Amino acid sequence: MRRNHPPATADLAQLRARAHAIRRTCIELATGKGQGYLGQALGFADVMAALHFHELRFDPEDLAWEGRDRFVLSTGHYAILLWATLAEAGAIPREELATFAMDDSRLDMSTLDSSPGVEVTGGSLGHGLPVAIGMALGLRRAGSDARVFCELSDGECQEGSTWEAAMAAATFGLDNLVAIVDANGIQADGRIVVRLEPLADKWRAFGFEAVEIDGNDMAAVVAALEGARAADGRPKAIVCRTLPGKGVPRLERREKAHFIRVDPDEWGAILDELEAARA
Ligand SMILES: Cc1ncc(C[n+]2csc(CCOP(=O)(O)OP(=O)(O)O)c2C)c(N)n1
Repeated sequence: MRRNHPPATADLAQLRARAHAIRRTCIELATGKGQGYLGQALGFADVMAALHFHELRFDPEDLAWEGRDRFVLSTGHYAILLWATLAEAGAIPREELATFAMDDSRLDMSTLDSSPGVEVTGGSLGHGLPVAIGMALGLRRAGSDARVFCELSDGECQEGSTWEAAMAAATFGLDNLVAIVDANGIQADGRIVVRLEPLADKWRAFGFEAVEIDGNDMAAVVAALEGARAADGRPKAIVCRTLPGKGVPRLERREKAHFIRVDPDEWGAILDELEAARA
C-alpha cells in the first residue's frame, strides 16, 4: 500500500507556495525564540517542499508507517525547517509549534530521538549518511521498495565519515539512496573553509550518479528528484546550491547566516520582507 503517493506531475506553483508557507513558519518559530538557525532553513526550504510534497512517500498521520521512505536530516540544527515542513504536511499540530525550543517540547532547536519524523538525531555532524546507508541496505535486504533520502551539509562534506559512507553506498549499489547536499557555502563561522570543489565530481568519483542544481529553483529541484528515481544500481547525489536567508533580502545579504539573532523589533520587518519579496 502506498500512502501519500507522489503525484505523477509536479505542480510547481503549488510547491512554491508550500515553500513560502514553510519559510513563513520558520520565521515565526525563530521570532518566538528570538533567535535560530534560520539562514539555512530559508535556503533549503524549496528542497524540503519538493521532497515532502512531491517525492517522499510517507503518511502524515502515521510518521512511523513501515512502508515509508526514510528522510534523514543529518544536520540536526536544521530542525526548525523540519518542524515547519511537517506542520505544513499536517503531521505536527500547529498548536504544538508554540512549544518550540521549550523545556520538554518534542520540537527542540536540534532534533531529538523523541521528535516527530526524526529517523536519527543529527546533532553530531557527519553521521547522517552512514546511518542512511545502513537503512538503505536494511530495507533492500528486507525486500522493501522504500527509499532513503539523506540531507547533509557542505560542512559535512569536510568530514571523513561522509566519504567512507559514500564508498560503501557505491560498493553495495544502493540505488534506493539519494544524498541531498545543501551546498549553501557557509559553516559555523562564515564561509566554508576547506575547498570542496568540484563537489559533484567528487560524488561521481565515489560512484554516485550526481547532479548539481540551483536548489532555489523549484523546477530544477523537482527534475533532480525525479531523475534520482532510476533503479540503475547506483546511489544518487543531488548537490543543491542554495542561498542562506533566501526570500528575505536583509538576511540574504548577511555574511554570517549560520545562527540568526536580530533586535526584537526586527522580526516583524523580516516577515514583511518575505511577503514583499514574494508579491
Ligand atoms: C561533529 C560536530 N562537530 C562540530 C559541531 C558544531 N557545529 C554545529 S553546526 C556547525 C556548522 C557546520 O556547517 P554546516 O554543516 O555546513 O552547516 P550550516 O552552517 O550550513 O548550517 C558546527 C561546526 C557539531 N554539531 N558536530
